[in-house]
Amino acid sequence: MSLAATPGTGPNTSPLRIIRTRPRQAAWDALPTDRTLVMGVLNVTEDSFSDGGKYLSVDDAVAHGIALMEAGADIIDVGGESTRPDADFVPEDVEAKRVVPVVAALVAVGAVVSVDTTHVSTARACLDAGAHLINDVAGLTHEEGMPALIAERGVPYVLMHRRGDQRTMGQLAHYEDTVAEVTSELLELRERYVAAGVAPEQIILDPGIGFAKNAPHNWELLRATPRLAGLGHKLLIGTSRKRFLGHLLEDAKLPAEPTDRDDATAATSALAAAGGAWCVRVHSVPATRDAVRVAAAWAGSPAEIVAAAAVGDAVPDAAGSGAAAPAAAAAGASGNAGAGA
Ligand code: PMM
Repeated sequence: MSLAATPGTGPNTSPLRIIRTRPRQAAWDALPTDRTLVMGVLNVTEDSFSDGGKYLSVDDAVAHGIALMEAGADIIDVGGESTRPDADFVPEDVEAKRVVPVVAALVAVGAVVSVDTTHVSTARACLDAGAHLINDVAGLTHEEGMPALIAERGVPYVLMHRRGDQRTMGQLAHYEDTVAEVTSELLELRERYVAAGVAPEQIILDPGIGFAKNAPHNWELLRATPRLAGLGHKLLIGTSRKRFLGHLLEDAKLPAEPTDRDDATAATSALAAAGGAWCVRVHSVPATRDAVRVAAAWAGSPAEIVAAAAVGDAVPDAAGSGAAAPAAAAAGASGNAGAGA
């Protein structure tokens, strides 16, 4: 789709400083492939747990999106409905009104834009406005029409694990084997999307840290990052400022308010990157921007990663931990090929 096709988003109509303008697919294709990507969170909501109410006007939201890009975010994730436990549901028309103009303005200045929505109508309107990918946290309760929309548009799609919705997920955090159950539920969901015509390479998996999970569940899933990254899809990990990091800091008698959790978030981002995550989603970009570069340097060049994976493949993994997966996943996950927008 040409930018000029969206009223008010052409390079000559935007009131914003032009960082760079390029067609949607080109922006997606230009994403780095030699390290884990950083997704910056832009919540256009009243009540998100760490930044609710800060960016409710279009101008404030767009300015913050540009600040995230300038700080080093590769992708801006725009959301209009809080997904924190017990958050109010937002009518779809209100959600779309919040996010569509922000998406259009950010696309016009060259951002790669993701839309954090569980609603088909919002996703469709944002894709019409130039969004590159849909980030759907609905998990097992996804809207019926979502697979068909994603198949029809051919865009990348984050398929996140969640049981229930923001009101009910807390009571559903019961697992005998967290990693096995989350993996099998994710793969079952994946099959629904593939059956609807979504190409497997469009699908980005996310274990849904904090969604129908308590702190031990989150740590188990994070520990399994290499296994999750080895499932044959790009992997997204979102730990930013989440409650389990607050508990960790509180236990150590350290400042633990949501904005005190950014250093801990950078640490989880570095470890997720080292484990083969394709992308990490964060509220504050600078420390994580650096952390993913450290992880890439630590892992070595892509050629070395591929070689290490080849060696690792030959080594039996007695613990069944998928220990050979991180390098392979890092090499495979870093490629953006096939995720046509
Ligand atoms: N976490 C939140 C919102 N959206 N999307 C994905 N894919 N993964 C996540 O872990 C995730 C998400 C909660 O954080 P926020 O309410 O501050 O945005």
